[in-house]
Amino acid sequence: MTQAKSYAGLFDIVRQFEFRGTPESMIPYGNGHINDTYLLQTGEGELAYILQRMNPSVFKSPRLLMENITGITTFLRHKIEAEGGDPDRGTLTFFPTHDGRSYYIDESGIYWRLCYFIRNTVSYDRVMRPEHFYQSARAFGHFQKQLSDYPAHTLHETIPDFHNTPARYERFERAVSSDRMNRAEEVRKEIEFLRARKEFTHTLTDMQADGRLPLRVTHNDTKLNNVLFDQATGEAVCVIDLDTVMPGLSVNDFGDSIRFGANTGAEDEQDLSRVSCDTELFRLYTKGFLEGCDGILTKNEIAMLPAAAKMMTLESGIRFLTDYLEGDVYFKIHRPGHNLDRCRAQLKLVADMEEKRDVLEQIVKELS
Ligand code: ADP
Ligand code: GN1
Ligand code: MG
Repeated sequence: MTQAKSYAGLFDIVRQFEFRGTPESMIPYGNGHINDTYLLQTGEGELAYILQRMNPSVFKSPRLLMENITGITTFLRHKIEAEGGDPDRGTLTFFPTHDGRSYYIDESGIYWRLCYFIRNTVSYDRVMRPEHFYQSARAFGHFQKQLSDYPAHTLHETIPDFHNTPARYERFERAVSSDRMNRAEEVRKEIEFLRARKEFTHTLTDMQADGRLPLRVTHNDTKLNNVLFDQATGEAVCVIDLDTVMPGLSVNDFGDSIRFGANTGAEDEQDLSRVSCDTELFRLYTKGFLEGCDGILTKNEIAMLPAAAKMMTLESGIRFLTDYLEGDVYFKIHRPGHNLDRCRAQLKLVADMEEKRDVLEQIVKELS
């Protein structure tokens, strides 16, 4: 978490924003790998906020990123109102600073933002009940449907090539070549595994390039813990973590959810015998996602869902291994070798998806 700020410092930051209530307590919150997130409770009880320090090494253009988020959340508010929903719960509500900006820049140049804490909700780091996974699928599918008429050209590509798997692969090869931390020898097996799948990394980007897959407004980080569920009803309430909403491929949103949620083990599982692709969870997610998308997906998109699940898992394996080789500079780690554990779990999952390819393709056929 933030070393440079004391809690008193955090309260000073909060006071830069226009919001209701008297700040009372602040605690670190959630399990994201990127930002530093705090829950701010107020003396008014029912009012609470999320204060976030945006990760400066990940987000190089935080101003443009907040412009994207403001555009998207304003657009979603209208959609949610039209659907008869509550926009304060159905999407994130950010508060401006006293000078009318959607972020505050502290004295060291770090960007901060403040939004409503959506009360009586919970996020899950694992699928606790299959129903939650199904609900998250409907929510991510619906998110895509809601944004299907968003003016995509107004969005900034704040992390270029975010899901460009071949570009991720090239960066991985550069990390192997420079081997800054002297770690390449130890991960020979993983390097060979990835090299054997280099050609595959082009599958979806080639289809996008020649128009077989359409570019859409996508979330790009569809982990289960980026959805909030209502504590009472278990329904998905809100898609959060909008930092990576950019033009992208719908199938990657599907694939990243499968990678995280249909894994019978944890993302950073050390006991690889626990890692596999649960085909029933895959079926459930596919059903929910297709329902949420409500007819917007093309035939090609539907056909590529299983390949995208493998692609996002492979890409994450590439990214975790690259970060391990580069010295753990991107993802937060909580133990030595954490990124390597994450990588190994992804590669085991890729191998399992390859074995189950026919089953996964059959499931998609049955449901479409
Ligand atoms: P990161 O990019 O680091 O993953 P997130 O924006 O996903 O950051 O926030 C981290 C966690 O904080 C989420 O997984 C969720 O549990 C919690 N969280 C974030 N925003 C809210 C919110 N507005 N209301 C309730 N919980 C939230
Ligand atoms: C990061 O921010 P968070 O924890 O939801 C990462 C994703 C990875 C994920 C792996 C901006 O997601 O791309 O898939 O970790 N977000 C960014 O767990 O790089
Ligand atoms: Mg997150």
